[in-house]
Amino acid sequence: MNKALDPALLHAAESTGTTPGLKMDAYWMPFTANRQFKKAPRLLARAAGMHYWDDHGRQILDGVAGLWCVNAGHARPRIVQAIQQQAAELDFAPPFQMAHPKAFELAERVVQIAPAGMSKVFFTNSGSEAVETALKMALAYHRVRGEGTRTRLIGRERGYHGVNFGGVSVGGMVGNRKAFATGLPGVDHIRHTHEPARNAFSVGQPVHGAEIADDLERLVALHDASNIAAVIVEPVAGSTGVLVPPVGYLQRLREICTRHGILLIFDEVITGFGRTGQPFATQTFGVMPDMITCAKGITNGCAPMGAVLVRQDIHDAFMTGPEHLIEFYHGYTYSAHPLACAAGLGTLDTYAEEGLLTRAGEMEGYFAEVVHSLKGEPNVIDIRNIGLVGGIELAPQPGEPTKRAFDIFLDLYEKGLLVRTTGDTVALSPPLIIERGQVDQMVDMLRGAIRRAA
Ligand code: PXG
Ligand code: PLP
Repeated sequence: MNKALDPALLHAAESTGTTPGLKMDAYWMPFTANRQFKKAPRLLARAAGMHYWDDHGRQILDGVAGLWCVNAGHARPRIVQAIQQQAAELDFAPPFQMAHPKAFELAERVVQIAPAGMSKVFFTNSGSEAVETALKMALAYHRVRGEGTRTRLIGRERGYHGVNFGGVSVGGMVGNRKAFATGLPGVDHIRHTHEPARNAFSVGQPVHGAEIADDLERLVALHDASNIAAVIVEPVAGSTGVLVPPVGYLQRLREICTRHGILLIFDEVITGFGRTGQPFATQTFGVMPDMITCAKGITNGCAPMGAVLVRQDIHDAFMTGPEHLIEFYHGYTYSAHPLACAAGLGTLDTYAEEGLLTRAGEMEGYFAEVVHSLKGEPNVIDIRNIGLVGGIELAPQPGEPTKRAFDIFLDLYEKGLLVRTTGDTVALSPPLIIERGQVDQMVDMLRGAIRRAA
């Protein structure tokens, strides 16, 4: 134990409301400033609807759907019940050469809301695993078709595709890459779409920048299409600070991929399950990829699960050898875990009953108006939005990038609002059940914090 930390940890333990004496030393927290956190912990104890309560019983408005995942809001009865019943009925079923009915039911239900043609579902346990699965599927697909030279994978600058080696390699956020050596070989990146000089304060999709997609032609000219397996992009880049695709950009990327026989993967881990106004951003933007990765909202964040959605013909390309042989050597112990499948079915029922998968579209106009009212507040240099996602970018404090946004995060948490920050961008992505008054409340609180941080 680090002796220097002892007094701080003691203080932390004493300061926790519902769990006095909590020892915080053993848990190495993910994507967290561990030492700072343990000196002043933020512990959540309970959640329902649009709110969390911390361990002192303080109510906190959830402005980010947990971590972009609790799209139907918290503690929804159908989901709670489904998980409880499933735990008692069938806790685990081996997923290799065996199965359980709810795995098939959930796959069918996902296909029903997916873009037409996305007719196969491969389950994973996270977005990161969905990405690894999609990349491996792309490589193996070309190989089974006799195009085994197609081995290169192309990502995009500022992209986030989870934390495993494939996803980090095609990802483009430097903080997630720089400490982990070279990653996969044969990976390249197209340029990102962020152009504040032309597009700052765009409401919805920026008008300028469709031609940024032509950067893929540069990589095709460099590597030759016959060596490229797939391109992976987020339709809306979330983690890097909400970058909305310029009008026509995704269409152009699709055209170039089609022309060169390159698979196009949309990483919809954040955009999937209603965030942009349709079940998938693929439908919102009217551009069809070859595969979709998703996670988060598939179970409303209530059980770990991800999935890859695939076109029928990509799946069928694997189904050619002798029937007794495994077609795709890939899968996880917990693929299609019964608890996750039950949570997924309860989630899709809740979304359907309440029209939540299209609600972001209905709320988008109001949300945009309120969020863009922050224009002109101190240090606000850009505001971006689509569906029920907003990104408010602030000028960094001189010499201390990310500090202004993080201070706002801490201030808002104290005041009772949970937001997410990345770099100096504050991201809003509330549960899709949010009411207009709560949009007002959220943005008013943010306005106050932006002014206090000036
Ligand atoms: N792809 C995309 C597009 C994502 O947004 C992942 C893959 C990885 O999913 P898992 O389930 O392995 O975390 C994500 C996840 C943030 C933030 O700060 C975003 C994510 C996760 C954690 C934090 O914006 N997105
Ligand atoms: N490592 C070892 C030693 C294993 O036996 C397994 C699975 O059997 C794994 C890793 C992969 O674990 P999972 O299937 O949960 O991803």
